[in-house]
Amino acid sequence: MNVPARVVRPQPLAEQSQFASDVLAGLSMRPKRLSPKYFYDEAGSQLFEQITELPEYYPTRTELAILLEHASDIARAFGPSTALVEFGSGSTRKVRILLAAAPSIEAYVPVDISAEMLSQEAAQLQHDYPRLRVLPLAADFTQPFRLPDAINGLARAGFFPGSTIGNFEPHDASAFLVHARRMLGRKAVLIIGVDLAKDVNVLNAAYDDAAGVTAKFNLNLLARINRELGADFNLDSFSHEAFYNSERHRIEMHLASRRRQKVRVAGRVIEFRAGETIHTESSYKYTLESFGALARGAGWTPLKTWTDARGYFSVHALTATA
Ligand code: SAH
Ligand code: AVI
Repeated sequence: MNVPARVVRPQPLAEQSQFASDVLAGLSMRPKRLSPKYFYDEAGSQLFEQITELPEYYPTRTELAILLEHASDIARAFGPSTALVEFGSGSTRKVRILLAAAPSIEAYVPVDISAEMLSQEAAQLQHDYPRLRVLPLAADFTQPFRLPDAINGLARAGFFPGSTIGNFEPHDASAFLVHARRMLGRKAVLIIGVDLAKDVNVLNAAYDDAAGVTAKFNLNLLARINRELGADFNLDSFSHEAFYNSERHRIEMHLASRRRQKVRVAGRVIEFRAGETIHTESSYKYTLESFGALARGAGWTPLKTWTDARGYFSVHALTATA
């Protein structure tokens, strides 16, 4: 049996000052913006898990159904003795489907910025799969990071479910795919989940649910800035906005200031006009063709694609183009 997973974690202090400088830089921009990677502190990760259970939020249950239905077909993409690297692993619910179907996966490297959730999920997974080498890595996958030496000698495959790729701007999505290909190496396979463009009412409801959980998830970003950077955002004076921008093929989430106000953040004063918004997230929606073109442009060759009957969501197996 392997020893319980230990999270490898870079210096928290450096992370904290990076958070402060990113927040101040984003709030000084016109329009104001914040990176969605900062949603995921412990509270944010829990709220995201609640989102995945909402009746309106179709992506998680649709992707789970695709993975379950095609698990053995997907597993054929993996060679023998493989290390699977998952980007933005969150609850690890989806990888369990692949692990059950692909015994050739000998090591699993969940990479996530949300260190607390990562550590809990990795420990539970190690307990459930005692023979699997679970090697969690608390890292920001938008920055360069090193894979653990413990996987040297194994074939490498990537897993990037949830359509988290959609939270990148298209040029950043391309840069990420190039970076992932270089890190995983020649002959690597990447299994990636991609949400598809669809009826605008379905999209709008998925990001503005009746129970207000997505609003809480969005507002938690301000609560986190208050907690970690000593800011004084009044959460009642900001409202959640989410809508599909059909020209740019993306859901946009914003936090709108309900009135003219000043907020103190990390020793600076940030002014808001009434109605002014902070753009907190984009969630791009692709077509099978537009995602195929993105992948090819980043040096990946599409091997196979799976979708659900309604064509809501897609899972792609890509191989690194030689
Ligand atoms: N893969 C899961 C979770 C998706 S939510 C699923 O499909 O349901 C997005 C996940 O990516 C969260 O766990 C979040 O903490 C992580 N994440 C977001 N931005 C990240 C970044 N820049 N680096 C590493 N992890 C990130
Ligand atoms: C993680 N990511 C793919 C989610 C999405 O659908 O863009 C994050 C999310 N934002 C609001 N609801 C869910």
